[in-house]
Amino acid sequence: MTAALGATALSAPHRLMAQQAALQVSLAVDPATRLAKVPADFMGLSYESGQLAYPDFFSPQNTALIEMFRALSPTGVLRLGGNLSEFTVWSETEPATPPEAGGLVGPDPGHREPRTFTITPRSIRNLQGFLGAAGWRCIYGLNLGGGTVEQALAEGSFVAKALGPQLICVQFGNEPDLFRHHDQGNKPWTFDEYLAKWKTFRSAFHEKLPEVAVAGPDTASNPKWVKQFTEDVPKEIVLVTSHYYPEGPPADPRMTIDLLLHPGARFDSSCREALDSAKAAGLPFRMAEGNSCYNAGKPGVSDTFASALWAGDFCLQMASLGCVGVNLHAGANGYYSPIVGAIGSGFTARPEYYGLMLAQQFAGRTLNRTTLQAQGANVTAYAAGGDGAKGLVVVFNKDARDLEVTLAQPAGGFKPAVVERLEAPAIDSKAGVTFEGAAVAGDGQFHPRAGEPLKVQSGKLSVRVPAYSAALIRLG
Ligand code: BDP
Repeated sequence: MTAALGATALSAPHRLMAQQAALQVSLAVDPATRLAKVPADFMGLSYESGQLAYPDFFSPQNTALIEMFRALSPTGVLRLGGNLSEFTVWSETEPATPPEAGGLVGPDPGHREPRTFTITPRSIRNLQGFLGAAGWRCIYGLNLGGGTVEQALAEGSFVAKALGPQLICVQFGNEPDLFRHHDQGNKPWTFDEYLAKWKTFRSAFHEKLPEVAVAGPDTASNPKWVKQFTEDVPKEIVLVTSHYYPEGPPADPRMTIDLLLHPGARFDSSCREALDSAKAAGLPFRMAEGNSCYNAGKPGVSDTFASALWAGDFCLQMASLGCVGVNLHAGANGYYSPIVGAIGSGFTARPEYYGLMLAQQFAGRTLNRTTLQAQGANVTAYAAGGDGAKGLVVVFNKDARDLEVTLAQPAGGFKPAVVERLEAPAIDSKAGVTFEGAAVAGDGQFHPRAGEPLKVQSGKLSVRVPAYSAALIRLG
């Protein structure tokens, strides 16, 4: 655990600190070392399946939300699942009284309150229209913990037919490593119990819906389950998934902004080990659900600008390690939700949304190795280039000090470069966040300003990156 940040460092607007001497940091990009390609559909969001019980939410009529998805990515991935997927039921019959239009569900704050969410053909047809309008595809979670093979087959078959190519794959169960036998004094499920039930679902799909691809195990945090699962059923899945919450529970006073800005042991166990298991099985890995702090987030951490720096940095760190995508958990008014609001009241982008926008700039690009001489500053950098497109470099300054970052001249010299910024009045700001000098409106409209031109001096390009901000450099 790192030392807590001083109160002044947290609240001082970095613009006021711009006069202080900046720490000199040098950055080198190695265009010859290609780490990984960021897939075009890397960016994603995750919602509780229970939200489908209110079919107006994911519907082609919810244009404001569609535009907010599109402003994030023109080709993203919506993952449906979460704790509440264990309380969903499929019904071919529409209810006599339609569910209220503004109905919101999730993110589940960990209560797993037993309540039924009925998903109907209307939910799925509307979902299809929503995805079509947004240009997104879907990973669809089916109820394994509380459901039956017959229900999953009926729902899966309707979903597969309605979504067609917009369905990437289905998953059976959410976070099985946290499943409990409610009829046996809350005894945890063993891995073998889970795998046995999972296999009955998998075989039924093989037989009745062979065209539907399957991902898993969608575990919460147990890397041993991911390893065992990928070793046991590598040929039964197309994608390995698990979740990641660096912080939680929110009531724990150790869950702070400072902790969020310093990735710790949970990253290694939840992300690195899961990625390694997927690689060993020769399968792609997607971080299918996660966010800053479990139990729907922590106010003052998850809803602040710190979450933007964390999310942008996290996505690119995962992409550099070969992860094919990230779905941050969202919905309703959760503290960590990148988009909050409802149909009647409208939608708003939270700070974290802007960090995702920044990471999205790298979609479709190949990441190169970067080396930082950081002098102990809490800073990270990612770069893409060498793939025929213009060079891109991003520096995340997660430190309380301003940085002067100098980029050594790459082969071929510098073409005209501009810098665009991800910034906010302070690291704990809940509003006033901008990316490329602009904010996203409630209807998804985003009008970025032109970047600031950068000068090359003595063959070096240098850029000031104020405390707690990120700088995106676009090389010509
Ligand atoms: C995950 C669950 C999700 C919750 C989230 C949380 O899958 O449904 O909303 O944690 O606790 O474990 O925030």
